[in-house]
Amino acid sequence: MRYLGGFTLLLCYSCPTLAFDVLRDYSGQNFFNGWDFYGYWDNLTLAPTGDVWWLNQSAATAQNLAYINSAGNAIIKVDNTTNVTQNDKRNSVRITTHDLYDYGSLWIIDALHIPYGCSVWPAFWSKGPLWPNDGEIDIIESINLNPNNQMALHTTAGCLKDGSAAQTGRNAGLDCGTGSGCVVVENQPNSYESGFAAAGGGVWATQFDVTGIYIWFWSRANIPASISQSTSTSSIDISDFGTPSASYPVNPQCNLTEFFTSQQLVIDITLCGDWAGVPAIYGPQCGSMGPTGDCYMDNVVGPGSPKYDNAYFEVRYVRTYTTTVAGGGSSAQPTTTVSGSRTIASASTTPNPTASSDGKNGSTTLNNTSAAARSVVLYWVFYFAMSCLSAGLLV
Ligand SMILES: *[C@@H]1O[C@H](CO)[C@@H](O)[C@H](O)[C@H]1NC(C)=O
Ligand SMILES: *[C@@H]1O[C@H](CO)[C@@H](O)[C@H](O)[C@H]1NC(C)=O
Ligand SMILES: *[C@@H]1O[C@H](CO)[C@@H](O)[C@H](O)[C@H]1NC(C)=O
Ligand SMILES: *[C@@H]1O[C@H](CO)[C@@H](O)[C@H](O)[C@H]1NC(C)=O
Ligand SMILES: *[C@@H]1O[C@H](CO)[C@@H](O)[C@H](O)[C@H]1NC(C)=O
Ligand SMILES: *[C@@H]1O[C@H](CO)[C@@H](O)[C@H](O)[C@H]1NC(C)=O
Ligand SMILES: *[C@@H]1O[C@H](CO)[C@@H](O)[C@H](O)[C@H]1NC(C)=O
Ligand SMILES: CC(=O)N[C@H]1CO[C@H](CO)[C@@H](O)[C@@H]1O
Repeated sequence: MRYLGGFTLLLCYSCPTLAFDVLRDYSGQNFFNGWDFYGYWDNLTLAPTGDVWWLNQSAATAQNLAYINSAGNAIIKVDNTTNVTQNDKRNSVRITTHDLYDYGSLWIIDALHIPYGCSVWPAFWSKGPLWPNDGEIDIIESINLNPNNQMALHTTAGCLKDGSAAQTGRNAGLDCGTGSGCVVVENQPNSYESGFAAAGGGVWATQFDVTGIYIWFWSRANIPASISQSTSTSSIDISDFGTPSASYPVNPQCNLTEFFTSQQLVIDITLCGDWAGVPAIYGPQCGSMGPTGDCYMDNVVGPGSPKYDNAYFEVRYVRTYTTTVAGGGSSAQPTTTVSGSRTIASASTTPNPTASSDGKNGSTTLNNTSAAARSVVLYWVFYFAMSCLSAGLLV
């Protein structure tokens, strides 16, 4: 056993690491470069639709609903300065990355504040060009005064989540093709609402891979060194990420590539609508139904402050990565680096026909290593992880 332990330990020294190279860094004064603003009222939230007008870039900038604050962080918020009259909507923001990210990518968001408050419904998520055919991944999504974040996949019919996949979150629905999708409720504290901000915010990482989709959340104090020590240009080795909050491995009941194509990232805030505004949900979460019992009348209409003072994202960065194959120990240089190629997608995959206030044309698909290379990488990662494990156990 000792010998075997020594042997596997030796193997472990040459463990390849699952490393990712930066594709895009959305941060600082350049944060909003590369996102399209929606520029129309919320006609996307299923009925009852959200009670917001998602401004175009010039209006959102002029009204201070999308800007970089003095700390260099991106603010994306709901209007809290206007007295909205009945039958009008409140101004807000919805932005979508111009680029599409292919299988093999990793997306990291570092935020200090996530919008909350009665009627508030923020999300950081991804979608394919056609919804729901090309899939949806909800990374940050919660409502009202709910204390926890919820993650979910949304697909066309026929994709079931593996209910026994290793994750720290709690399954709350395994059918990704039904209304609320295959939801995983975050179990860790301070994933939403005032608790999230009070803890200094946190980080979410999402791995979009042919082997599955995985979402991690860390409150500020628990962010792994690979992320806290990373810069806007350094690669990231995800081997210290630990167990994901939500795991959606490929399984016989969900052939992932049938349901998901390349994804665009979206940040938006809507109000009320078919989740935050549903009386049976809104009432208990906000402590009462309000004077009229109607989410729109009791919140959206009238003065914006103090009701919407917390309805803002403060984001340090969003970074996107693609897989590389690293050789040697964790300090070694990658032996093979396959960076994402950039291709102009065909007209049929133009993501957001209503947007484009930034004047850019066709969208860009950022690809990763080939499926075959990824399978090989994953095989070796698994193999060496097992070696490391047995070395740890046996030596
Ligand atoms: C939403 O509005 C935009 C802009 O008018 C339109 O192009 C799009 O088709 C609408 N979407 C839905 C789902 O109604
Ligand atoms: C942006 O929206 C405002 C109204 O909210 C409109 O007046 C303006 O023409 C729009 N700008 C562009 C470039 O579409
Ligand atoms: C907001 O507008 C309503 C009528 O549209 C008015 O009754 C109310 O006093 C206004 N509130 C403020 C703070 O201006
Ligand atoms: C999974 O879906 C892909 C893309 O639709 C398809 O090419 C492949 O044959 C499917 N695999 C299985 C095992 O059904
Ligand atoms: C709107 O909310 C911000 C905090 O998000 C706050 O600083 C500001 O004072 C509020 N605006 C008004 C008009 O109260
Ligand atoms: C973008 O499209 C416009 C017209 O739709 C065209 O005039 C312009 O040259 C295009 N820009 C690029 C970079 O392709
Ligand atoms: C990149 O991916 C897109 C969509 O998955 C595909 O259409 C395109 O052909 C790919 N480009 C390359 C160079 O592999
Ligand atoms: C640049 C690159 O490696 N592109 C690959 C991305 O993945 C697809 C399959 O999902 C391959 O066909 C591409 O060659």
